[in-house]
Amino acid sequence: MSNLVERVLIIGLGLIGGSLAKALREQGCCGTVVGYDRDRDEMLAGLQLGVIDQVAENLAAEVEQANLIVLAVPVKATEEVLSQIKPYLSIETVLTDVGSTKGNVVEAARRVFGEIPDTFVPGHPIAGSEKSGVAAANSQLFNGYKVIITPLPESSASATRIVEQMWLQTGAIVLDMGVARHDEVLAATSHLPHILAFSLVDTLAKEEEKLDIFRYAAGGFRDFTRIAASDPTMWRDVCLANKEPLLKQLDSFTQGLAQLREAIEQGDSEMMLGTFTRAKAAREHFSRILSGTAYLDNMNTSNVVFRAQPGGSVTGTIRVPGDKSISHRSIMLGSLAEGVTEVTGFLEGEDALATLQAFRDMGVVIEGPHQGEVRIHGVGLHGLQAPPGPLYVGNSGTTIRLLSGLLAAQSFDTELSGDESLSKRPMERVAKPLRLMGAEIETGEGGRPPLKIKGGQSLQGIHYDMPMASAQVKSCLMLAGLYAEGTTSVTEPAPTRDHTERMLTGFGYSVGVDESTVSVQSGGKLTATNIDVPADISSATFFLVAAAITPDSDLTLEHVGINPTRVGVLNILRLMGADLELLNEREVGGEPVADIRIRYAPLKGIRVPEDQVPLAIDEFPALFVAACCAEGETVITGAEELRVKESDRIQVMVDGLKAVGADIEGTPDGAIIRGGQLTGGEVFAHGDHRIAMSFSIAALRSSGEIKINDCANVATSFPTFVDLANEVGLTIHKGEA
Ligand code: SPQ
Repeated sequence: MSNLVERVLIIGLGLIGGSLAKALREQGCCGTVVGYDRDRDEMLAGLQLGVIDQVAENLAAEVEQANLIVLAVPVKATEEVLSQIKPYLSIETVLTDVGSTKGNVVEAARRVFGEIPDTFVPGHPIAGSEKSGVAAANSQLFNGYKVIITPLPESSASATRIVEQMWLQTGAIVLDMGVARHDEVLAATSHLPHILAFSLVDTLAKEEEKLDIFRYAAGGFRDFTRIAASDPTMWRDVCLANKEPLLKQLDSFTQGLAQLREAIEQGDSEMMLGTFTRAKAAREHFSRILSGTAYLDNMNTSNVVFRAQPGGSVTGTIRVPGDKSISHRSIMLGSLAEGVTEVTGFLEGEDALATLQAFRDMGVVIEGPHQGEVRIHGVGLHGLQAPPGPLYVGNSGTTIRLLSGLLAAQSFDTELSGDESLSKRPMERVAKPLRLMGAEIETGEGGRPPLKIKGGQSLQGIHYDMPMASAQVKSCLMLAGLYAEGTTSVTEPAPTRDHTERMLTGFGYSVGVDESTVSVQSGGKLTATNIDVPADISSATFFLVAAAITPDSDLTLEHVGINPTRVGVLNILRLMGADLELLNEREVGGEPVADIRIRYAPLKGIRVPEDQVPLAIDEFPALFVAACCAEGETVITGAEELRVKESDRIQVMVDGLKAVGADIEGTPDGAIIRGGQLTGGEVFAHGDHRIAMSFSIAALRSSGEIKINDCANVATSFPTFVDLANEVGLTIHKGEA
């Protein structure tokens, strides 16, 4: 490989300059690495330690010869050094710096050069250590860490590329940002925490019993104050250089601290709990983003792959996680209730967590989730507060559609957005009837997210004949109806899940149900209650089908919700000949529950009754697999709604099942499937959790491995799927492509 440049000059051999020199030297990508430092001893030490190839005895001559110059001096010294090197700088020499503030570096360059050279590309590595000096130089210092480069309008593309390539050679992740944005972000994430650490240690050190305080200081103190051992001169310079953004951050922090002080003084435990739970949740979310495991990151960057091995049988007794639909609603209604609602069995999947986060963002104090337990400190129907920014709901259709009804009736404006898959799903189905109620709501291009909802509208009750069977549309209108003048009623063309109706009743809110019409009136209140979330029948379905298609299987699924509006899958499997038994039927918090035992029995193809379709709508991807393993033909009709779920579930299943050897044809509203032998192969889940899990169980009856791409979103509804599947006899390896 040819060198990036023939000669690089690093001015300033401190920790950053020294580490960069050492890394570039080790990579052998920059010809000769020359080092200069005002302190001659440091320079010589750099040579002796192998940090640099040569020392710059004559700075002017080295500047003339260098192709790339990196200023690694304290930010305050930038102007002086630039003035010093300016007379010798060739118009072709690329110039960059490592200063932790950028606005002042650019100003200094303007003062020195007048017109900024197109070879100047400022940069800032976000890496460091409290150690300093060339002796601490570490060639791995930037490996895996971020470097922000802030190309200026004047910077040429070729100079920008060289600076970017130089950092990439050190193993850094290079990001591009504007100068002002860089300084704001760094004030919040780096400069403020350093000021806090310095200030805390200094304050405690002034106390009379300081020795005792420090002697007994535990891990928390050590973690929090580690950065107070950083270079004081450097941090003085940073504060001077980034004064305005830092003051802004300090003011908002001081305000937050004052509020917390007041809460402590007043014994306001709600306020304290609110602050601490929000901070804990945010910290955990950021950690997941930082380690690349948050849904945000997974969706965009990593291809989680399942490799499901052929064969096996399914046995044992398991409980799948809590029902997703009920978990969402428990947070929503618990937040709107008066008093504290305790939830057990809550699904800790990304979708329900997105709902939880949205309510935290609107000021609701929510403790947990911890092993499925959540405590919601309800704020009442009129207690939600404006969120600090747009509400991001990830992959969750239920969150965006139900929230749109609730938010249309609030006094504040909101914006709802989601991930790539959600951004393709139709939202006019909720926006249209909400507008009829008087809501002001704007959808994005093609009637899709984001949704912009104007607050302060007074809603009127309406009667709405739903054109499609959708529990989300029905629930959205019922939530808006809690605030609308008069009665809001919805008639559905076929029964859909009725968890909202049941749960509202459980919270003491009166709901009218007259055959296929539900109605609510405003003016009531919700009273906190306890909710035990049953296991999700939609998640249980993967194991029901797994056992139904696999000889020698005998599996019991405990505590599964068997709400009559959700049991289509049981009815359809029974019609196909499955050996299913409901045990220990009971009612838990207004929802019927049972243990389901299923044993292998040969399945036969059927014409799926259309009245069962809405009752099994989320279970069709798995039922497609069951049909592939049944004898004869299965015909599915009236299921066009499958085309607007997290993916076009008809097309994606048809494509995938064909790829693994199935005999299947798609139709506009369903599919025709003829049972036979599956061969295995490679399929794509298109970010749809239910598709990923369905192909995982198909491997039980295929002759070869099924490789399933794009499975990250299994975490939205069933984060423990692979572990549970492997526990009952499947063999699924999870990895990244
Ligand atoms: O929340 P989301 O993404 O819409 O989830 C799905 C699923 O497969 O998990 C749909 F893709 O379930 C919906 C379901 O299809 C959850 C739901 C509810 O909780 O009210 C209702 C159904 O959707 P719809 O469109 O029929 O109202």
